Amino acid sequence: MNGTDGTGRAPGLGEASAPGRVAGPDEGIGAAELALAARNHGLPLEALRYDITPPGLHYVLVHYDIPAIPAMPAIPTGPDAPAAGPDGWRLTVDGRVRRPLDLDVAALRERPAVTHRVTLECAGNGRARLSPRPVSQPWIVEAVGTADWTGVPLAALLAEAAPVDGAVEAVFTGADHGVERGTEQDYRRSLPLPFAADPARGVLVAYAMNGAPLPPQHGQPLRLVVPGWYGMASVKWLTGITVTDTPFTGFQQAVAYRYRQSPDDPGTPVDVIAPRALMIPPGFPDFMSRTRVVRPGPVPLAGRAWSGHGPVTRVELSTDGERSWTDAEVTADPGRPWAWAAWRTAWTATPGPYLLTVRATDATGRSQPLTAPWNRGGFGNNLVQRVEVLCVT
Ligand SMILES: Nc1nc2c(c(=O)[nH]1)N[C@H]1C(S)=C(S)[C@@H](COP(=O)(O)O)O[C@H]1N2
Ligand SMILES: [Mo]
Repeated sequence: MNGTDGTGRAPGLGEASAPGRVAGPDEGIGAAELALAARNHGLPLEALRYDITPPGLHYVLVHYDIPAIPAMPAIPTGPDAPAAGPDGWRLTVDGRVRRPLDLDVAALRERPAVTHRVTLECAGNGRARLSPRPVSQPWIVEAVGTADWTGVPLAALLAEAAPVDGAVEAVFTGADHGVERGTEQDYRRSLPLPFAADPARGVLVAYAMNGAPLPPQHGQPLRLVVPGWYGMASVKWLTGITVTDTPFTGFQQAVAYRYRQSPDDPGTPVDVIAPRALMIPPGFPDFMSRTRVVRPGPVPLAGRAWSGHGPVTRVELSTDGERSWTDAEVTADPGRPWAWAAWRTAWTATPGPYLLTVRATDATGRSQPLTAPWNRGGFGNNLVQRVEVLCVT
């Protein structure tokens, strides 16, 4: 097939690897971006109140189509559940390994399972706030969710397959297929082998989300979950893991998902999640503007904060347009290093308009900027969240 390695040119599909487009100065969000936004929904911000995001409220990002899964039976959960998977689904582990594996979902479910609570965030979160706006999925701030993912540690599967000396990466292939900027491809991404094979990194081949089989949009029946990395690394509808002795140069690795200032800038890879705090919107919303309305008096403020670089150590709130900041109380679970932390504080509102700003800092000292960090793909924009609030009597 043409260009399925993500590097080839698919004739008639446009110029291969043409750069993404940047919107003109006054260009609003167009029909193509609206179509993407309607398919790929965010977390409704009030759902930040749940430790684990309920099914259907977790954000979704699918580059192409949710692939058809052969004869997917309902997989009951619980002690008597048969270790069944969809007929015909295979996961292969091959390439530069001594013992290639060819497994069905039942074979994975028979292996020792682990569950990790992981906050996933799309690398494009915040893109629609950039100016000029990179034309793509127009996330504002809501491309995030936290789930309990259950599966087999990737490190265990790689140990079983035994990579040969000199192997450098593991390449993950999804069952979905499409064309992107002229390049026809299966969705594929790689991880450095030392990272992928390190049990402490917690990378999973997951078959369950919040105790139930993966829903179609989240990778049914198998997906990779890469804690601490932006979502693009967590390949859904996983069919293959190929160990290689050269770095992967497919589209999603070498063309997309790089921090670039211009089309000819080689850029740097997008990988670890930058810190971000989000607030559960206080009070109640105005339907169209989403401005929050609160009554005078104490207003409890709470939310979540996360970073892939290390635990969030500080969340600050400003209620006066970023002239002064106060510390919120941050509660992290040290046993769940890849899940968001909770934060809370109180604010006493008096009548008038306000701009509430929230900012997270992690253990490495990384924090959120007050002006958006621009790059051509619109990745990693962890600009502080600003919430307009009107206090009325
Ligand atoms: N096979 C495949 N895996 C994929 C994608 C995809 O389009 N195809 N999208 C990636 C991106 S960009 C993100 S942000 C996450 C989203 O995961 P979620 O939809 O489960 O939240 O999946 C990643 N894995
Ligand atoms: Mo993403």
